[in-house]
Amino acid sequence: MFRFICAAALAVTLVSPTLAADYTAGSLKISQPWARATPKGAQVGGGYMSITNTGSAPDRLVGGSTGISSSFEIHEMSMDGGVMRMRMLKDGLVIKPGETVMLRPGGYHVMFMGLKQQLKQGETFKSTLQFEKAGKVDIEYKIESFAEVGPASNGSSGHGSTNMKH
Ligand SMILES: [Cu+2]
Repeated sequence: MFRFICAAALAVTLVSPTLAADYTAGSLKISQPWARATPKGAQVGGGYMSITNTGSAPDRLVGGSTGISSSFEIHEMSMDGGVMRMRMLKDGLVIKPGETVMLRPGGYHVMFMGLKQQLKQGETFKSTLQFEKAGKVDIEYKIESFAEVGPASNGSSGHGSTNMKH
């Protein structure tokens, strides 16, 4: 439980952790993609960013891929009666015109399922995002310290990856 509180608090401090790249695709702007470092042997990792829609029509993040995982999912984490749950957004994530959607710990995120390698702090990896209208966008995630979650995280993914109900 404690580590999820940490994750929520972290979301506030991580709005602009370091200078990472911004990407533009059509009327979408994708800012500062980052992923959390994973402990050795972890099967999944989480990716975060903010997506702004500067256009006049909604768009939708529908999927993506990376070279470091066998699959890629779009998830939402939320509190449900005091229990933190994570669910896959089957219809993707809508970005309404004029809105910025934050993907961050404790909320929306992209999830790298079936990691082929450990995500190490300071490294980067490439990924593709797939939007309904803006199409494919190539981005690069910067891997940030897992330790930023706090000492209570004791080596499991900040997501509670292995015991979290999907
Ligand atoms: Cu997830």
